[in-house]
Amino acid sequence: MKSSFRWYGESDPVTLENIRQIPGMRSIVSAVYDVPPGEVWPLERLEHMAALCKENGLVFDIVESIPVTEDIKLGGKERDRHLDNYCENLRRCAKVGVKCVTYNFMPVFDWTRTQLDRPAPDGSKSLVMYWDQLRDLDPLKEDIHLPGWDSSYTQDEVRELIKAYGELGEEGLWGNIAYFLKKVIPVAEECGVIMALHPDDPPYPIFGLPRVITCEENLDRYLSIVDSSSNSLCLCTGSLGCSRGNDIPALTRKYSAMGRIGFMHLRNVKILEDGSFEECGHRSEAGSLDMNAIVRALVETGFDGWFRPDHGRDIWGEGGKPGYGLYDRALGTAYINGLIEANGGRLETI
Ligand code: DNO
Repeated sequence: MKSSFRWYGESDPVTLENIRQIPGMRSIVSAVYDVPPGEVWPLERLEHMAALCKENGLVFDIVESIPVTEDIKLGGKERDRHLDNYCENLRRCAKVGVKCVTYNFMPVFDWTRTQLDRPAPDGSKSLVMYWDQLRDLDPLKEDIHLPGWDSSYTQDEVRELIKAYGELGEEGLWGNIAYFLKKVIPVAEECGVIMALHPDDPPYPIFGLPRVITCEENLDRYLSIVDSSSNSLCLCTGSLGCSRGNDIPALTRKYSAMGRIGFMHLRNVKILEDGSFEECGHRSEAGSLDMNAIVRALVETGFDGWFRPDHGRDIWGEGGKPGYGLYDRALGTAYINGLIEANGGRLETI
C-alpha cells in the first residue's frame, strides 16, 4: 500500500522537507484550495504542485478534495455547468499524474465538531464533538458558528440551504447522487482515476440535514449505483467509527476484498457514553477502534491503494492547523507502518 500525507500547499507550515523525512512516505495528498467550488483549476497550478513534490522525492498522485457543490447536491440550476467543470478538473488532475480523487456528499457542512482544542489529561489537544454543546443549537433560529465550518456562507444562506435540503429529503439526495455518479464515473474511468467517497463525519444527521453516507447498507447502495472500480470509497475509520453500529474492521475487509477502497483515512476515535466523541492518539488502546484489526484486514485482502494518518492531536506545543500538524500525524504513520510490517504487509515506494 502507499503511504501518503495531506499537505495544504506552500502556505502549509508543514513543509515537503518535513514530510519526506517521515519513514516510508511516498505520496502527497493535496488540492487547489483557492479556486471556488464549481470552477476549473488552472493546469499550471497542478503542474507546479507535481513538480514541487517531485523535487522533494515525493509524488502528487492523490487529491483531497474536488468539492461537490451545493448545486450538484441539491440539483440546482448550476448543476450541469458545475459537473462539466468537475469532469474537466478530473482530466486536468489525471494529466499531472493523479490517480485517486477524494470527495464527499455531505450537505452544507463537512466534518462537525464542537471544539478543536480540547485538552486531554496528558496536555495534548484534540477535536471533539460533545452532544451537550450541540443539542440545543438551532441554526434556523439563531446564528451559529461551529469551529471548522465553511465561513463563506452567511447565516441567511445557511438557513436557506438547510430549508432546501429539508425539502429535498434523503431520497432526493440519492437521486442527485446517482445523477453525479452517472456523469462523473465514466470520465474518471476514461482518465484512469479512482473516485474515493469520504463518509459523512459524524455519520448521522446534524440539524435535520439529510446525511446518507453513514453505514454499510448505504455504502452498498452508493457503490451499486455505478458498478465500477472507479466508484470507490475513502474509508475514513474515524468518521464511520463514531457510530457504534459500524464494525470498522469488518467494513474494511469487505470493501477492500471487493476492490472498492481507493483511500484509507486511518485514525482512532473515542466514543463516549452519550454518543459524543473525542479524537485521540492513533493506538488502539487510546480509543474505541481496533487499529490492528483494520490494518490486518487491509494486508490480508491485498489492499494496494493509499492510506494516510488522519487527524493528529496537537502535541509538543506545535499549535498547527487543527488535526493537521506534523508531529502527531508523523507518529501515526510510524505506528501504522509498524502494524503493516507486523501483519506481513509492505509499503510501495515510488
Ligand atoms: C477532514 C477530512 C475531510 C475530507 C473531506 C473529503 O479532516 O477528512 O474534510 O477531506 O470530507 O471530501
